[in-house]
Amino acid sequence: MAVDILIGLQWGDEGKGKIVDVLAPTYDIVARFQGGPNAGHTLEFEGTKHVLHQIPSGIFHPHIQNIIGNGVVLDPIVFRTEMQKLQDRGVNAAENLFISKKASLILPSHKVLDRVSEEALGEGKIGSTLKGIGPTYQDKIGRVGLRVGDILADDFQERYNKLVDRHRRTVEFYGQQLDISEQEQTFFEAVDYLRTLQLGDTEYLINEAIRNGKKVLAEGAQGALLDVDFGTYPFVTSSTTLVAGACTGLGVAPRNIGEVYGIFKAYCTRVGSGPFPTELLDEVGESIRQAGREFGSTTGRPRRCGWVDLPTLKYSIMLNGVTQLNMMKADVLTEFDTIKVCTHYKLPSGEITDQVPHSLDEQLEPVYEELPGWKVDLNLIDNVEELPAAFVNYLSFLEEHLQVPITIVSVGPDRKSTLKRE
Ligand code: 2SA
Ligand code: MG
Repeated sequence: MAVDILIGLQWGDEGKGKIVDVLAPTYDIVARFQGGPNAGHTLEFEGTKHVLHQIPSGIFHPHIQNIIGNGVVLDPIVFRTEMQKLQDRGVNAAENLFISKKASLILPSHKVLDRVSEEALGEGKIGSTLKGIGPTYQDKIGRVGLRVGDILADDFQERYNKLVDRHRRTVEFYGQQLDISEQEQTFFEAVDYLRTLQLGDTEYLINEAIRNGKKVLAEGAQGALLDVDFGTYPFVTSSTTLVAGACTGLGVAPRNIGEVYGIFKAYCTRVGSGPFPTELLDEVGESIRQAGREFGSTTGRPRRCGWVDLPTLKYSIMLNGVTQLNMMKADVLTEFDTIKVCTHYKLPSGEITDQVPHSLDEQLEPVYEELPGWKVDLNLIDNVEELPAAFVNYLSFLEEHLQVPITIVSVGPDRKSTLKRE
């Protein structure tokens, strides 16, 4: 099969960027299919850290074609800055990048709408990244949005004005004024830049590649638990973060899907609001945050931390048809004498279940099993044979519950700290 997909199984920040970077050399195409500048994929190699927001993580490999698919919401301003940063580092991204004309455009006014809408929600706010994601997808589904291809039309400015007028009225409805005069100039400059790039109907590019036996890797953003249908609604993002989203977000038929890599952390984190059954509000959570440098790569917000949660992981595996698991950041748990794993939930009725209830908000009590910690700095290990027994035991325990093999274990941020288990 031609299209493999990489998906975050938790609430994002699982370390997808690092795994794409490791897997990329064997692929011909790397494609993003949903989300936009709310994503932050961190790659570290040769002593430098790179954060990508909208550009696919295959961009550092000159032989790879990178596609920003139709399912993506693209902010031209953020995009231009990203391209500039790559250029400063000697990466000529323009040559290997193809952008779908059907991708949606994030306008400066979408970002204002995002903020105004969050302010109106008050205590109940989503905790959005304020990058304009929700309002842009709303316009797409509402059939009034602008797409990348529209920037080539003669009447682009007119259509832009019409949409911004709509946004102005919405902002006024919230009792505020829309003032984007400063951002507008930057936006139009960025749009001019975008026009110089390779824009097209990328569904043809990708399907031709499939026909020719090329290998495609679809790079998911955020995580399964932030999916607009199956995530912890309404505290979710506005796109389909599941494997199904790769089909609609790239124009790939389901029969062409091959391996599904499910990425998860040895523990669990979340940014923004919403339920998180295994969250640790104590010093244990704090030490995970410090050891794991758990601060958002897009917004810098401290991430909420907790133990790994098997009911939600099983759910994500089921929804995505995961064929291989990749466990990230195991090195972060080195200091703990014992590691907890949530295997079930106890519902208010007293029932014990390993399924995700309709609302995770209910007064759920996580049921834990405790496993011995490994207390060995995994970062120094470069061979699976040298992994400590307690750690191998942790992996086996998870595999037994999840019924999917853990084929990659990451024990440090660098490309090199990636162990393959076959
Ligand atoms: P939005 O901005 O409308 O998508 O926010 C809605 C909710 O989704 C959460 N959200 C995220 N949570 C974790 N990681 C995200 N993206 C980056 C990543 C994270 C980063 O993919 O690695 O760089 O920090 C992400 N994007 C959105 C958000 O917190 C809201 O709860
Ligand atoms: Mg991230």
